Amino acid sequence: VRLEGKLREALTEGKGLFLFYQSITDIETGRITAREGLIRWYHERRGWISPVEFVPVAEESGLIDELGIWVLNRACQDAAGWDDDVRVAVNVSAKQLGKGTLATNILTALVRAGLEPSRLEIEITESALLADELDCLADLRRVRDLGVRVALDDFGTGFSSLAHLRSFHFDKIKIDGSFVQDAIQRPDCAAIVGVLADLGKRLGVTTVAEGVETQAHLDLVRAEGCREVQGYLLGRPAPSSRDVPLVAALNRLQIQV
Ligand code: G
Ligand code: G
Ligand code: MN
Ligand code: NA
Repeated sequence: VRLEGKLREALTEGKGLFLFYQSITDIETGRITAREGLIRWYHERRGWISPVEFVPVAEESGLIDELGIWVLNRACQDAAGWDDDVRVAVNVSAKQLGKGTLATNILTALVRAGLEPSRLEIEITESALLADELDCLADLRRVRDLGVRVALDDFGTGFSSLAHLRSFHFDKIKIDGSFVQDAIQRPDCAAIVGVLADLGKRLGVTTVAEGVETQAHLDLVRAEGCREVQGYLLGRPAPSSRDVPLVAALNRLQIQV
């Protein structure tokens, strides 16, 4: 409840929230194709709090729509200011789906920022998605009709991965980093990565290997046929240039909890 109150305050006053970005790279050309926005929160007493902790709080308290709108606006504004035409990817909680509001919220953010719909991509986490939720699918279809790309995040971690692909035409499949990391020791996991890359090719869907931390990971996912890569080897999540001085100052502070 206390965290919820502080989060509400952060959202209404627009303070303490940051959107970091991590690059997603074409494995053949080495070019950046997208930057994924990853939310960060600096709590005035507790310091940095992970989205793993506060996104569920937002989901359970009904703040997720407000948080989602903040992220969409920030991402579109930032992308409109970049000096390249790289896309921006935004994580959308499954809790933002099924209400009939997502496409409108996205369009509003695009218009405010003056950003083309083709520059925006949304990522839906597979483990939170139900393949037969008609209202959610309808929202995803409206988003795609705007010309915004839709990616299936953490692919392979849900209970019905293939059913998701049957229910909706995703533009991108993001292979969960755990498969990539296990593939080094385990040929069966390497085989799974390879089969998912093939699946993407046959469906005409871009596959991204997540969690690429080492050259060995990169060599492996290239050999298995993944189109794009994301992970610490290619670049860590980092604040946008506007936020760099403030984030550096916050990181120098000694936090008293
Ligand atoms: O950046 P990090 O690895 O700490 O993210 C942890 C989790 O939080 C991931 O599952 C990620 O998708 C999620 N997350 C990060 N930013 C956002 C966001 O802006 N919105 C939502 N809904 N989830 C996010
Ligand atoms: O659920 P989603 O895929 O959106 O979450 C991405 C999360 O993974 C972010 O919190 C990000 O900080 C984290 N991440 C990004 N690259 C790597 C990596 O190479 N290794 C690990 N372990 N985590 C990563
Ligand atoms: Mn993601
Ligand atoms: Na992911």
